[in-house]
Amino acid sequence: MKHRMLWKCAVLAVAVCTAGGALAQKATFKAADVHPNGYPTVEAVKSLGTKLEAETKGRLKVRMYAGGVLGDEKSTLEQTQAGAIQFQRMSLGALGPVVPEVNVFNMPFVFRDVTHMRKVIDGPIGDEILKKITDSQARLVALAFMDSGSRSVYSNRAVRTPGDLRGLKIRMMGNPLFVETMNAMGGSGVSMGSGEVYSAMQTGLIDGAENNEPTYWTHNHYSVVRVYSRTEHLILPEILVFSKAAWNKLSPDDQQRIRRLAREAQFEARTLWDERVRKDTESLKAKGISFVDDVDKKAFIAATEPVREKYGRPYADLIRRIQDVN
Ligand code: BDP
Repeated sequence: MKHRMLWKCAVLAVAVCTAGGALAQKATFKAADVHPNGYPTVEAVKSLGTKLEAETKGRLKVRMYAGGVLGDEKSTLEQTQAGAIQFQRMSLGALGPVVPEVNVFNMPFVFRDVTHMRKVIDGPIGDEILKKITDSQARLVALAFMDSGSRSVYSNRAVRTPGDLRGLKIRMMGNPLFVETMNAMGGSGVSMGSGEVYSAMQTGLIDGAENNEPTYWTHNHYSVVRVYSRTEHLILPEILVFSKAAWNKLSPDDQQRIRRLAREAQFEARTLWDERVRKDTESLKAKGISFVDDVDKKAFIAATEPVREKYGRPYADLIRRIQDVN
């Protein structure tokens, strides 16, 4: 019922005007992101909007709802599926429960490093994954990937080996794969939405979380837990999706235009990302955060083997192809 109403609203928001017999849509698309203005993904989607508006002489616009004002990723994903939100930038991690194939990208240590991940998402495997999402039952059109660096554990304890995580409750994104990953790493994974992490750490409900440097900084998590241990266990791309309900109403020209601008946004976000990681790491150091670099990565890779074994089994071929990307 709720979904039907949301969908109706979205349809009403798109005015269809006839220009010389041809259907040309006039629309202001809603875009959702949990990160605030200034964050690379937000700025890249805003820039996509500026270009779209210029190219269509104001016929198509994007209005960014940053900072999670429309809800956390699980909730905005539902709104996007229903057609009430059109653009959604989210972590691929949060899409795993909806499109299980993407969990290949969500497995711990599946990429050797960020460079490897970039080569994979920029190439044919990346295109395949986008297509898989679009062809799935998820009611989404996957447009582009974005960068999200690598995720490391932060708490008030230095974490170098799986033993160091013993007894620590670490927040993970809402995907069973991640909770199992943290459990395998030696800690205790607790799944919750990103908006709750700060207060959960403050009240001691959890001992820490794991994320990239810009999120640790932007969401003020550093002010509660002060040790960032470079476990780099997850290298999760971000994904930009469009509501299929709204997509199907666009002309092929507009679809193609949006696809092209989304691809540009993928690379624009990357430039912003690299600069942001550098800047935020400096800011964190200036605030006295300790970075633990001598993490025993091999031990974490070995400890998480059962997770890759379990989630990767149906996709052995794809995993081999990912590993072959140099
Ligand atoms: C950030 C992602 C964001 C996720 C968040 C999380 O950019 O999409 O919501 O992590 O941990 O890195 O929930």
